[in-house]
Amino acid sequence: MSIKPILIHPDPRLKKLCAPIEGVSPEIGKLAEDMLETMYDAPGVGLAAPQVGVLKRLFVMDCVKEEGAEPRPMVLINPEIIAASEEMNTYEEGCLSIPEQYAEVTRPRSVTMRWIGLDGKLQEAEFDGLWATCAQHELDHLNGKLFIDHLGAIKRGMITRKMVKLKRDQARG
Ligand code: GNR
Ligand code: NI
Repeated sequence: MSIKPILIHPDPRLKKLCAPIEGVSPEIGKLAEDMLETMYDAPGVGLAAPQVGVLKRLFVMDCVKEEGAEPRPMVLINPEIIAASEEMNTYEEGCLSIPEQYAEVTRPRSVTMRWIGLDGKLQEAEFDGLWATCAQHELDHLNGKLFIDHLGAIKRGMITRKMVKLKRDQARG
């Protein structure tokens, strides 16, 4: 297992449409393990493959937040939304690729997703609450979309400029 560096916006790899995974190989299993370790270390509740520079349709999540509760690591390969509630929910979102920036995003309150598990089997589940927000945020990543793309141009521009400055300062050391 290893912790991978997380790409920071703006980065062209965070804007790409990711490719479907053709088969669940040991390499994909290793990638999923590394992504879970990287997510828990960050810490975050989700992590999509493009955030670690892999342009494939895979994300991990664990939205169990209570201290002492059993963790519930999930790996979703080639995920799709097959149903979404009409009812919407607004959540203050953040992103490990946009550190320390938060903004309200409105999305369907619950979604049903279908995906391939690490065992190669088709799976389906309905997500609510933070799980639904996170699953949609991660699926967006696989389509080259960030939560700031849901905001107006002015807010998005302000956040992007802060990230350009952060990356410049980090590069200088
Ligand atoms: O850790 C994360 N928290 C979060 C909070 C609200 C809405 C979405 C998220 S996902 C984020 C981790 C991340 O950037 N995943 O891509
Ligand atoms: Ni994110």
